Amino acid sequence: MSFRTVREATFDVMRRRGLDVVFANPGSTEVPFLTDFPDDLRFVLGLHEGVVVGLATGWAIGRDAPAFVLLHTTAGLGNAVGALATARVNRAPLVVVVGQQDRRHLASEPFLTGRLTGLGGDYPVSVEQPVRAQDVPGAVSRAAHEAVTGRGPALVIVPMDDWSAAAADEPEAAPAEVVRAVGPEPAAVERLAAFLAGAGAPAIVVGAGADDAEGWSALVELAERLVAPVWQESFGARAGFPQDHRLFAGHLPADRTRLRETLGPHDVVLVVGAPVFRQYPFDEGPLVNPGTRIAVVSDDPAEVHRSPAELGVLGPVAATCRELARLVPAREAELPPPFSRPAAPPPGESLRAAHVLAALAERLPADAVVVEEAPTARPDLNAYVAARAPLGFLSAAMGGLGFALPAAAGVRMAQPSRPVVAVVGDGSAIFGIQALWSAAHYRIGALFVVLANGGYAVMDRLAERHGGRGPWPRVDVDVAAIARAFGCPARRIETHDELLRELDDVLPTLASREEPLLLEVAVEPDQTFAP
Ligand SMILES: Cc1ncc(C[n+]2csc(CCOP(=O)(O)OP(=O)(O)O)c2C)c(N)n1
Ligand SMILES: [Mg+2]
Repeated sequence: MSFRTVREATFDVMRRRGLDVVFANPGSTEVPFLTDFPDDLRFVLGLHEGVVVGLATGWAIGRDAPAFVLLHTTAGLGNAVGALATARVNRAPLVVVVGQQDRRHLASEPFLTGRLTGLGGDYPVSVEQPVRAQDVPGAVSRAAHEAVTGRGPALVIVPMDDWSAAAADEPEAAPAEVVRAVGPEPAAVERLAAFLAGAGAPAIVVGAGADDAEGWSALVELAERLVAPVWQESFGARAGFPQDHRLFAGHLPADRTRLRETLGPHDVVLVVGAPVFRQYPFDEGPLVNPGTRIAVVSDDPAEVHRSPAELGVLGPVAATCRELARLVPAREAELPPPFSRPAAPPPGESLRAAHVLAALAERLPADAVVVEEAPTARPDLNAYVAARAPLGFLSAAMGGLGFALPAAAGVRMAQPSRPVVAVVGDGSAIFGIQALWSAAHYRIGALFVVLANGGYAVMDRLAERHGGRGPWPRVDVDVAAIARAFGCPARRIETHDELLRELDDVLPTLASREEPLLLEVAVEPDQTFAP
């Protein structure tokens, strides 16, 4: 007798919810799900689960829609936890199905039994272990809703025998569609307008939560109306404002002393799509000088709740700012001094990250996506390279390495005609290096620029600040050779002339590339690090 299986019912859920690409590294517990996989769904293999989740995260961010991930019991989920945490903090929706041993003998802990529910810790937005096989399709539907609403990974644990069970002929316990009501709240906009009224010298701080076309244009309108300088939050994962706009003021420093100095001239600071204020090294004293008043607007409850501000508005960022721009009176004021970017360092000296970033900045198309994971070079990247389009800048929100290579590939898969460049330290590259195999195999035309300074320069600088030296050795890895071993074309660059020649050659092809390329640039380690 033939009947409809849980597996077939789940495929239908995936089709209906746009979960038509499966990012995976499978094992025996996933074989019943994957064998004779339907042609209309796509399977993408990653060679390590950190990379699987990184690819899916880039894909989800690039499409602004949930991505489907399939992981193999404890070993797979365990390997993926760091990347799932990054997805959560980067607010990327993921539906993560984790395979489990067969229900019929789970009680006796057969080989590969996973203790899975707690393994992702606090990072998943939901974890479901369906009570019956028949509950699996509904759980996958709910996970899609949870992932979008909670903006992070939603896990469903599925024992391997569930897939061949007969599906129930009953409606799923999930709505066919969720419409999230996200209009601006007039009372909230009025409170913000009152807060801004009478500001002598307002400033705006933007962050990752403002990064979309609507957010950028609403903030441009608001900043122009207030004639207010706009800073980008420090260590933000995404850019919240066009960084070539006349009112862009640069990136905030990540310690309290310099933060107080930077915001000192302002009596009122409006923070949008960012926390008040992301810091990196601990520093004594208040975040701002006494007398500086702060309001924060964000759609992330946790971000609002932990912000020391006079007023927190939890709501849609773009729509709230758009209405606010209409309500606040236009301010008569002189433009603040323009933000100036440094000149390119001169040729003739040993190559440094600054040479690479200045040369890239001169050549990058305005719609490029730059994915950053280059610890000591990040300040130079911020100084030289302006995000000029939404999603122009992307990095791991929490600092966990191994994100940039797979995420760049995932974004490029999602937006195949947009130029994508990952700028990655040599140490960082190794954490996500298997992504190069997926990029090569699936012909993903991203450019990976590796800043090869022979080690963990940031760790050396931090140890010096701590008054000594660390026990870690240099990490001199031939990244270009590894790339080639994974099937990814790669070249090593040692001189300024070679650098300019390669970039002149490659940058014009970025939008139409059909294979990845890795350029490993030998650079001197940066001797200072003051983000
Ligand atoms: C998964 C993970 N492990 C370890 C670290 C700690 N860590 C931060 S930066 C860094 C070294 C980065 O080296 P590289 O990418 O070469 O950049 P550089 O410091 O040379 O600029 C390490 C190990 C981390 N952030 N994430
Ligand atoms: Mg390095």
